[in-house]
Amino acid sequence: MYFSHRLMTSFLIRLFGYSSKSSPKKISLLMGIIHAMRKILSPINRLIIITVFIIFSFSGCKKNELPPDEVFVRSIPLVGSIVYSTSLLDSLSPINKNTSWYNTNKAFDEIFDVKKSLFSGFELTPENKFYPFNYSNENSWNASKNYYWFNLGSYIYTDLTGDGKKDLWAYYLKNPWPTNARGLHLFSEYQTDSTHYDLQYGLTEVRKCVLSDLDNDKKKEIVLFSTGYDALPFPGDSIAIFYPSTRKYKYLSADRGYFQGGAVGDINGDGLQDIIAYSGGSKTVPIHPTAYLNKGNSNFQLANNIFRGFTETNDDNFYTIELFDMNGDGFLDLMLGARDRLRVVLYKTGLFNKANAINLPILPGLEVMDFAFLDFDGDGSLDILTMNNKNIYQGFALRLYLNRGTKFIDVTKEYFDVFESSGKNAWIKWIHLFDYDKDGDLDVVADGLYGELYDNKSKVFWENNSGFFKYKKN
Ligand SMILES: [Ca+2]
Ligand SMILES: [Ca+2]
Ligand SMILES: [Ca+2]
Ligand SMILES: [Ca+2]
Repeated sequence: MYFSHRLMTSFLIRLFGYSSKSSPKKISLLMGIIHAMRKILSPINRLIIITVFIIFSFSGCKKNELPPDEVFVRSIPLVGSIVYSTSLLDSLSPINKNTSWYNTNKAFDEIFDVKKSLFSGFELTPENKFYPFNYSNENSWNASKNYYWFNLGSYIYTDLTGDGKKDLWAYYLKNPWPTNARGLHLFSEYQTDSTHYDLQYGLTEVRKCVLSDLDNDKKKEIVLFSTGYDALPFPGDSIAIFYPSTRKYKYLSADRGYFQGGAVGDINGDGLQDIIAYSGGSKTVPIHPTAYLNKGNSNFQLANNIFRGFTETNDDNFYTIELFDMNGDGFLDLMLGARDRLRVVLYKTGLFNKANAINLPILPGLEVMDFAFLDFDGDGSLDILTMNNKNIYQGFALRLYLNRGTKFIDVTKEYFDVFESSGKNAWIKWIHLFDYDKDGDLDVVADGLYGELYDNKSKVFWENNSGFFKYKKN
């Protein structure tokens, strides 16, 4: 029935130049005309019309031709079948498996609530000593004391030392926010012994931390991106690398920026992981992307000349970025997201040239916070899931775009039941793909819940039911 309706619609579109946006009323009127014609025509004429109809229709349904966005209808997977098994992520290409997106996403198999851990914050005493602040001593809180608080979403909880037990890395801002003081970097072999920890002064406002093996020793390092002081004169900050094996930090300061976003991947294909970040603009630092090429032995060389055509205007002001090979040519492409802007810049001839950018459709008012990559429709191309805030952090919105090569189509409603919501400061910082409910398939899991969404106990995720994702808050 659906097939014949589609053929008929396709025929009408071709015959009358009607688009898929034509109202159902108009289409049913035309269907009525054809029905009436059939009644008054002889069988032989009817046969001619049907033949012409079939030829017209099939000429419009060539293999690989894409339906317009508005009529995308998903074939329904069998209920009870495993769609997007947990092994799907492992089928990614080697170049994509080396990205910080993959490494960081794979590090998550649970959401860790730092606010409820032994380290929800630190108190700095007048004697310059730090004490962990948590549920056991919360009665000691006093407004006149000096505190550092966990910056929601800026943590990694995974095995970094290789003993199979999870370790915690977390970032703490000096209270009150915004601050021009350096924050605190915490490392603890939390699952082995949460009473021991390493605490160091570090960057001023870490927004994103990602995992990558920068020195090819099969153990992951953490790369930290910071905006610096979030008030005038917005001076920017360095990029930092944490080496868990030595517990030492290295700072890359050749190009300071207001870095909300960053990513790591082997851009130039020499087997060494390179670092990319994107700076917002102020009087002190211009809007610009930045790149450090990994030269081995923990040496990084600033290489901003790999970007071409990027301006200092708002059109090139991005703060959510990832590296991922979107066109399958073995080179990582640059995913860029901001308010009202979503773009992939393909890597060609050794450059990220804006001339090779593809703009994805994005609804005005949406602002990209995070990306996830998976082949949702099983055609072999990797598709893009975005988490956005809407109307300046007064809600969240998921969007799923299928990758059709030079074009991306928004098919969110075919895959998610509840994909957006409004609420006071109710936004979501990150999305991860892992098996949240342990039933063998990947779920979409939210992390970093703000405003009304944060109630000190709930988790938000989209449960994978045979390939259809259902919103859950529990
Ligand atoms: Ca390493
Ligand atoms: Ca490289
Ligand atoms: Ca590519
Ligand atoms: Ca699952």
